[in-house]
Amino acid sequence: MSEIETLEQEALTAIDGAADEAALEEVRVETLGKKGTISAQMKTLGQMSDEERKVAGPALNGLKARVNDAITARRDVLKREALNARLASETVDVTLPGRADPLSKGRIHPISQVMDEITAIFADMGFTVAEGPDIETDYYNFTALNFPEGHPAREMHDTFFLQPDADGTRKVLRTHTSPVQIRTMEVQEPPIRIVIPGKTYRQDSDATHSAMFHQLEGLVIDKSTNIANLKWTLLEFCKAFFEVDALDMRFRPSFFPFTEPSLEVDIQCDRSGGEVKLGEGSDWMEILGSGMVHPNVLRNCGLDPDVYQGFAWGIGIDRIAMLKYGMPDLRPFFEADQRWIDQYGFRPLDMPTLLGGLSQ
Ligand code: 2NL
Repeated sequence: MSEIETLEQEALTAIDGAADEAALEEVRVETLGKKGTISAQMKTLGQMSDEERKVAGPALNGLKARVNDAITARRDVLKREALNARLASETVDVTLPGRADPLSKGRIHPISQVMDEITAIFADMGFTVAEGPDIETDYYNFTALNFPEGHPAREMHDTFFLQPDADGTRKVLRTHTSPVQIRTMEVQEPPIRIVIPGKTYRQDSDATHSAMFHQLEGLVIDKSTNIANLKWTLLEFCKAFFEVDALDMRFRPSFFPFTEPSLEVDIQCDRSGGEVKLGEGSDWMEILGSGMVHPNVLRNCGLDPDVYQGFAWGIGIDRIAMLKYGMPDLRPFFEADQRWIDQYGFRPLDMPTLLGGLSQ
């Protein structure tokens, strides 16, 4: 084999064996570079006779051109292989869930969710939302609601009293949201259809009671409002809230100073399995208190009981939220534990609507 053929064989073998572009570049420097093997051969042309050069010149130029072509071809192959490897290793799986941004990490507290759900149900029936202060006078929290002065029912509420004002009277943290109904009846001509979601306070906290809790009360006042309206309204509410088509309800006589008659409402449930199933079985679960507004309460608000009558009810939100979303313990509601809110919280844009299904 001639020297040129040997050089060519060695160069082509090295080019074929170059695993990447860097290795190929090394081969190029070793062969065609200034101090490369082929360049060294080119330099020998100067010392050759004309005869020798006529043969060796074209032969070396041919070698140079073929090695150059081989390097270019190999570089194209390596480039394509490198690109394919990158494409394979850097594929984007478009089916992966999007990365959570800080905004989408926020969660709605179950109590807010349940308040929004209940409000959505009553808004759909034509109710509006009313609100009022958490700090109330004794008059709005008790007297206007037909709690007689010194009546034991006032103590039953385990009221939080504030320090006395200059005139010696003590404001209270409202023990129920009823003061808002009083304030509404004072200023609004019936018909009245309102719901009042809000915080309420009583001094009896234990494993199942928090000193601050949540209520949603409702009030309807008109000229012909009656117990049948009360029953229908509360039945429709329970079916919508617990997302069942049919539900047995039981109304038990009860006592509240501000309603006459007063009715405690139970709904049908089944406790035979481990969990409570609503709308099935032959057991009962107490769900809310209600009644026809006491004539004294109407009078206290400047409404004539011979013209107007109405019904009202109150629901404890915290217990009903535990019931609907299967939470075993009330205390974590107010502990602000990130793990708990991640587990039980609701996504901000999943607003409860009757159309969308309340809780999805
Ligand atoms: C319960 C019972 C109830 C009311 C609240 C009310 C308000 C006015 C007049 C008459 Cl201004 N009634 N509210 C009526 C019946 C029951 O709540 O057990 N809540 C958790």
